Amino acid sequence: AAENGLDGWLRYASLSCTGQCRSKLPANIVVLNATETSPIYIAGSELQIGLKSIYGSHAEITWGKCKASSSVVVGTVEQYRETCGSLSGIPELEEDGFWLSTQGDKVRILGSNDRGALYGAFEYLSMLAQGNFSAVAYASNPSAPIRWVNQWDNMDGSIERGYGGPSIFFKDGAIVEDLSRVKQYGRLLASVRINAVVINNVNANATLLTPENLKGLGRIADVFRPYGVKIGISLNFASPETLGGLDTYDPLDTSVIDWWSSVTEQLYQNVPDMAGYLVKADSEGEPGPAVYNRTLSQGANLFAKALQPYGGIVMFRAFVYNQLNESNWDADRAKAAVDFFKPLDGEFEENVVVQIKFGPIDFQVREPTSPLFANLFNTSSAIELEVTQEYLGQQSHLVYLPPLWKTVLDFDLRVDHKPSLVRDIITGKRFNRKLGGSAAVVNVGTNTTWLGSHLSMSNLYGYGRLAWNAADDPEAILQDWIRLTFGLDPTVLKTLTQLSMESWPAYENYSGNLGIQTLTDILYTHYGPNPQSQDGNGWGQWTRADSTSIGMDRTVSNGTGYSGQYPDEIAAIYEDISTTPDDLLLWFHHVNYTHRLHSGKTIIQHFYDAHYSGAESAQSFLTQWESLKGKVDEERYNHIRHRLDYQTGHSIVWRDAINNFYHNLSGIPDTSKRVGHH
Ligand code: GCW
Repeated sequence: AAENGLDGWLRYASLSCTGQCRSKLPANIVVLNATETSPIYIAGSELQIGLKSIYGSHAEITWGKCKASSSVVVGTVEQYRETCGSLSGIPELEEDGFWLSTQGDKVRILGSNDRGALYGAFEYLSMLAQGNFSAVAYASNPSAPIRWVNQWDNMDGSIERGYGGPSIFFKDGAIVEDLSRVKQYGRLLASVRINAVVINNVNANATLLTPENLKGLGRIADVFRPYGVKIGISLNFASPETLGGLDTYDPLDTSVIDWWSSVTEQLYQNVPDMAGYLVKADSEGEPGPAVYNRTLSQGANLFAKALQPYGGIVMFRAFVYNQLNESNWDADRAKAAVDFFKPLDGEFEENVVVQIKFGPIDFQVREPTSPLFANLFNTSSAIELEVTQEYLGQQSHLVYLPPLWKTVLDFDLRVDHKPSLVRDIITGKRFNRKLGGSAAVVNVGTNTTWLGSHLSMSNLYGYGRLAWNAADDPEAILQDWIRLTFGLDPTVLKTLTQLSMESWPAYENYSGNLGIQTLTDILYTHYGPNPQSQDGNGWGQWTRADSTSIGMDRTVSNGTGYSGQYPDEIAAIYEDISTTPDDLLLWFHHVNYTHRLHSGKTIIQHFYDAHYSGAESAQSFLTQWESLKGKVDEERYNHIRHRLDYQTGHSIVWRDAINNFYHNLSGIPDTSKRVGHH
């Protein structure tokens, strides 16, 4: 088997199985749907490949006919009842859900639909690949219908914030001929129950909509379809003008409305099951409805109406903000999303979903939960995460992200003094919305590791698992991924668990603690330490650091008023410095470097200490990994070792750059006499 990474966590590495174990391996695979384009067909062949590859066991495939003994049956619940007879004890399944039973004389993998059946097959394969033969019978249902990924691929083949090579979809303005990588991506996505991919950058280029490219989109959709993965596309708001030759792109103009209807019709001719559109408008220089004094909802509804005849949805991004002037103490980019969207609540068509970044700024190492989740009651919403480690080491640092995401998914916003977990808001449960879910930016490229690093794949795997069930435990998810990716050796499991679980805290410690955000180069690269770049720009990711004090005052009483965007109970916690958690202190308050934290340490000493301890953990990653030599194949061992070696050095660069910067700025000595004593 190739060790280069294309199979990700679907390697089906060989395991031994003798005696009792062999009797539990099914000899037959019964596939209840024989249409080659059905996900159930794929389920059958995956099961065959998996059994062969993991246990060297050949299982015959029977199409469309039930067989009695020693078989694994895969299909929909309905097909099973038609073909194999009655069945009791299966609860009502949600769309895409499945029933898995390994009890009794056969293994039954039954989906509520074709896609669900494939998900169930991957679940069973995941058990087999982890040597798990326990007798189980349970239903698994998605917590939300929207489980998407967003690629930021450009038409020329480059990828915005992509760290795994050029696009697998585009090259030189067109869709690539060879879509074999697209197929492999579909397989990985299906195995973690992702049901749609938006394939082009939110900073979209209208040329995606030329007739030639529409055909290409059809080809991509055909490749993904057997995996139950739909495609969506990002739109450029100005397309009617730039591509259509109209003299306007006003969303209320009839010629514009007609133009979009006709484009949508042509799209559905090529991609009959297209998932929908993703739109970034009036943000970071992208065109939008504001150009014509129209509201964001008028902009979103333009597309929503065009999609309604086909059942598509519009993911409309809440990432809208303007450049700001730092000399104004009240200016605050964190307030923008609520300022723009709260007044529009209820004005969006039913098939619009507002896609909200997890925090109010931009994928920082720590942010409070976006208050917009607590301000939309009559509008569907989805959370936007970033598997791409844009501000978080760009795949050159190991940072296992699910623990960070959980700080937001599990956060209780206490709307109307009632439990209001973000994960229940985005699933639509809390405010009774039909649509909702999650999207993650995943910039896979042609690199054979997909993301540029083997270990970063735990984030893609973890994202899928949490999109299906946000209540899952990040460490348990991680351990499934480790066993599937690196095998069952307990030392490997223990070591990789430890290293991964320590990775986000370590990165936070050496890159930006206490809620000050990732102190990286804010202007261009978003990579490496550059605390001085944070202030004096229009981007609004400020620290307001001077020689005596640091932090953004976001209180209502004396600052930007951001804390007032939260429901009362939460606002009260953040408004008061004594109840604000230390890890968000500088997000909400502007204090002297000598201010004491709940821990008893001063801000500045905490900076010094945290940067040392973060870099120290990162250094231990390398030695921990080196202890696994011989337990992981050489190719991946070396690839990972090389990156951890780099992270070791770069964490020290981070530590010293940040510590020296604040030491020089404040003139306050490090009580442990490290900073400034080299
Ligand atoms: O985080 C910023 C990125 C941009 C990105 C933008 C967005 C696609 O630096 O590269 O543009 O967010 O999310 O729209």
